[in-house]
Amino acid sequence: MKTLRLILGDQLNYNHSWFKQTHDDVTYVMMEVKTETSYVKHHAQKIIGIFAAMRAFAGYLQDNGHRVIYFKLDDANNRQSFAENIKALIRDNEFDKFEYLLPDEYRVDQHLKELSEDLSIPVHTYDTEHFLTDRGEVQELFQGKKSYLMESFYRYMRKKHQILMAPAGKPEGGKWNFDKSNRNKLPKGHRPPRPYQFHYDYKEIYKLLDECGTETFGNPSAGDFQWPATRSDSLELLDYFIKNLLPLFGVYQDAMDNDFWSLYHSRLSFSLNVKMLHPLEVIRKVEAAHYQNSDIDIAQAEGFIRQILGWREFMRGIYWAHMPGYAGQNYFGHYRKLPEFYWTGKTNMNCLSKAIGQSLEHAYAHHIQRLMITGNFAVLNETHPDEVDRWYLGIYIDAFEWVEMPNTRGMSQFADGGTLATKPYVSSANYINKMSNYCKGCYYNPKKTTGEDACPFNSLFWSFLDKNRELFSKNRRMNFLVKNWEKRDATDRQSVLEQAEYYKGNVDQL
Ligand code: FAD
Ligand code: DLZ
Ligand code: SF4
Repeated sequence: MKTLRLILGDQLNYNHSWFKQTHDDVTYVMMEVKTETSYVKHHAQKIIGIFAAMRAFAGYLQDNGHRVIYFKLDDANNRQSFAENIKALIRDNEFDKFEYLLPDEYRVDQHLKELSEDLSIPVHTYDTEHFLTDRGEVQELFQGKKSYLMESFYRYMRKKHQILMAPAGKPEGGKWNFDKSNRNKLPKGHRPPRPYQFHYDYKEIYKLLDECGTETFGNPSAGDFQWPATRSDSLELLDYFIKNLLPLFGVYQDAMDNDFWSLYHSRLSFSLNVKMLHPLEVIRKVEAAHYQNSDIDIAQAEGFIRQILGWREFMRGIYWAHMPGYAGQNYFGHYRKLPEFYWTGKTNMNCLSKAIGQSLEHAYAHHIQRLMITGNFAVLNETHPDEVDRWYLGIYIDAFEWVEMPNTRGMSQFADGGTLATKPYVSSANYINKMSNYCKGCYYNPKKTTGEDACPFNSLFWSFLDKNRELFSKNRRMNFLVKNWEKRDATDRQSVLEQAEYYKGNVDQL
């Protein structure tokens, strides 16, 4: 049987069982297509990174004796959609079987299901052999529950995969979670190791995007292209992380800094999400490094492993448990546009200017910047979750909907009303000032709530809390804030609310 097998741009699993043997009657197809480059406006580095990794992967398969058809974006016969290209290939080459790896995104899953129904040849689907849970596993675990608790899922995963486990089913180090040790600001004068760079020149792909009229934004490449394109690049990045960054990963995990854009973070999300690295190989290497190296204490290893074994798998489970409805959730009924400065970084609010500026420069911000700076401001400014989702999906090198949406719409915007987070992640300037040096040198004063140079996060925070008093007073981690707010005298509260209204009305001038 002549078989055609599709590999999507985020399915670059070098160790997949498909590739263990070569078959004369199997042809793989990979394609750069406009439907994928344009479903949101993308950061140039995201498309360049994906195309570079796809091209390298196709080359690897060919070098290993596999037959590969690769459509470049400007190929004359490229019909610019997965379905149209596949139909034409089947027709012109008389394939009599079509196979594909299950996509991680609902939209593409639907597209390929519809295509399969249209085809008159047999269709088979395969697992990507990447994730540690099945699509429906999280949903099954939380059957009948209104909210999903990551911590219970994480403990289940630690036991299931026997990771960082001591004898008798106890967690290594006596605790499941060392999060409390992970909350330090970067000390003054402390310089983290430099971010690991790769030395590629991708002007050719950028030129191609330009010639094909693909709309992009952001810096196409900050100097040398800085993201891994192959599995061996990804393994280099992993080794660099373990040796140089893991020893202080947890300590400074939540820190933010004016001068350092990736601090002690691994920057492995792109390699993981396009499947050049397997989550379990990353986890096992980190676990082994902890047992072999006294520099890497349990708080660092556990803190890192929790992100991949816990949060990453959990987010995927939430996505599949709640799609397609999740994409329409808007718990607060927020309706405002994303401020213009999200696309330029041009604002006097230093924290936003830095977090957005580095995102435009590197297609990267770490978790706390995404959650407590850009995400925080977007909720406080009552932004429509669709606008917020689109921005996050476009700007980050690692953004794929299955992981972007639960993080953005769920965790950051609380648009799911608490399916995955116990409270909205909002704060005043206090938290930002505690965890960063952004407020020093900012035009705004983090200690002021009203007045000309008052930090916008302050009045917006209280105004948000005032509007959602009922929700917050039911939350045991937030009800003390409502009580504090209600204790303030009425004129004081009124001037805070007026300040917030003024800022919302003039957000593009902030
Ligand atoms: P590290 O800090 O080194 O963490 C190691 C790994 O843990 C990451 O590579 C990632 O695979 C995993 N991880 C950590 N936190 C999470 C999380 N909350 N959810 C899932 N995996 C996690 N992550 C994405 O991969 N794609 C996204 O599109 C994405 N969008 C986000 C949007 C918002 C609003 C927020 C708050 C977070 C988002 N995250 C997303 C999660 C997290 O910010 C990134 O995984 C992380 O910043 C990637 O950088 P890193 O590889 O240096 O991570
Ligand atoms: C994100 C992306 C982009 C920008 N371009 C392509 C592409 O041209 N071809 C492709 O196969 N995949 C691309 N991707 C990744 C897909 O959108 C990804 O396969 C889906 O998000 C499914 O998870
Ligand atoms: Fe951000 Fe306010 Fe601090 Fe300025 S003062 S950096 S706007 S939190």
